[in-house]
Amino acid sequence: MSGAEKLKIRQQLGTHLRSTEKLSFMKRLFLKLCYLCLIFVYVCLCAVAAESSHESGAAHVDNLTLREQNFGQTGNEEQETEVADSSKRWAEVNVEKAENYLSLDGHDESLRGTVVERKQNQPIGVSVETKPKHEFSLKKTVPVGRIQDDSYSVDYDAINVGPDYNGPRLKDGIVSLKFMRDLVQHFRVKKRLHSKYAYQIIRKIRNFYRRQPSLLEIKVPKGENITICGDIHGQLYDLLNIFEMNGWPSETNRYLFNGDFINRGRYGVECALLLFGFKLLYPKRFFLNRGNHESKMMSHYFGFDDEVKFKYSQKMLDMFGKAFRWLPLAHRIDKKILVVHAGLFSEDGVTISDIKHIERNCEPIHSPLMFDMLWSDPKSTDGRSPNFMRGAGIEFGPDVTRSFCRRNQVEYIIRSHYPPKEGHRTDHNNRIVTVFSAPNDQAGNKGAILKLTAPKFEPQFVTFTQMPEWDMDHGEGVESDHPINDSQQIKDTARSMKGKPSPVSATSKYFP
Ligand SMILES: [Mn+2]
Repeated sequence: MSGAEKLKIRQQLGTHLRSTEKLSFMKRLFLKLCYLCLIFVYVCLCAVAAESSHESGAAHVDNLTLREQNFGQTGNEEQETEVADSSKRWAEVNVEKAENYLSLDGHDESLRGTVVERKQNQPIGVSVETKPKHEFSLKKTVPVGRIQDDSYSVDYDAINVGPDYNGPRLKDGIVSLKFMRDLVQHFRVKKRLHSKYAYQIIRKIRNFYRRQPSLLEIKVPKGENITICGDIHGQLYDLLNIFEMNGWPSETNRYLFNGDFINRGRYGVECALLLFGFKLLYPKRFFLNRGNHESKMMSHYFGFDDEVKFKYSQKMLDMFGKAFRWLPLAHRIDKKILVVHAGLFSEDGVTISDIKHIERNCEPIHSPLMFDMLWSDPKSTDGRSPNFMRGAGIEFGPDVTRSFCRRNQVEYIIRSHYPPKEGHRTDHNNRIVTVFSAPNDQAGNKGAILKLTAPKFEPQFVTFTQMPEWDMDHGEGVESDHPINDSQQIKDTARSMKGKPSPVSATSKYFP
């Protein structure tokens, strides 16, 4: 090859190399541009997402998202220690914030209240703004010292309760009328039940309910009655007031407590133990439904966890949680009245038999049907919509209620979950009856109970206002070492300590 030919080839090669270089330079430029565009789009999306989550709060945690995130699994014995991830907690907290505002009849605030700004570096779900509205002053609730039982290795049955404990004692783990009578007086003067007996009661309740279906039937003989009570929320003195007003539970005085026994109030432990105790004393006359507050997340954020750990221990809290998971979800009275904590379902066609067979022993969020029953609210227009007010469950219209009642031959549905001003209200052409039993001066709502007499079961309401607590600062003569052998005297003393006379004291039927 001549020198000229070689030169020519080199020149051609050079041109080719240069054009290749130019091409790859263009390619690189193009890729860089693409990359920049992607970054720009990403930044824009982030900004939009941040803005929309800031604005929509409750919408952010709509049912669908919750379901997709959470409904894949059903809890079981092994999963009992499972803790939901922080975004689920975040959702639950927003829900309850909305509910707090709702209880004040502040619908607008309820929506605004769900928008909670997260502080920088603050983990989701533990913002200071998400703390419960009601500050806990636990020291006021327990005058006696704690009984140490913090160890998981404690065998409660084997504890030998010392002579310094002067409260009620279970004999062979059996709840007797005398025990319940003493327990009421004991709790009234803010004393604690020994952890051995508290533990035994909770375990018995769990063992009792785990053999029962999720919907239980109640039969009321002609001429006899049953009283339905709504949310109690740890308001011990209002719970006692209900019994004084309406008679203590007995073989002829039936009660059904429709969930939300705990949280918010300071005496969730005492309320739950009293209700559990009466269930064990009158298993065929006294009934309990689960509410949305009888769950891990709600008790974590609305006071019960702190309360149980203060009064007892983490182990006791776990026992409560296990018992709550087995509480039934509904009762049917005389095959024609359905009693459920909150409301109806996201889907059509649910039958009584479906409810009976709902698998329990899990947190509500793990069971779609349970979740709806424990969270939903009625609305005035037909159809279903997301429950933005709570961020959980649905809102269901009169048509949903009508078709459920027709399909299942239910005359009407009794629910709680929402505090009407008068403590009760009816919706959906009287097919939905709401009863709420925690009167609250702050929210201004009255409490109500609902009395039904067989066989007509026409709703009769009794309303009441909040009772003052027994004031331990002025409890002279009712010190913690006071011998409880004259419960009447204790009760009278406790009453006189309340500052103002009880509206029912003159006519009240004392606990037999
Ligand atoms: Mn509720």
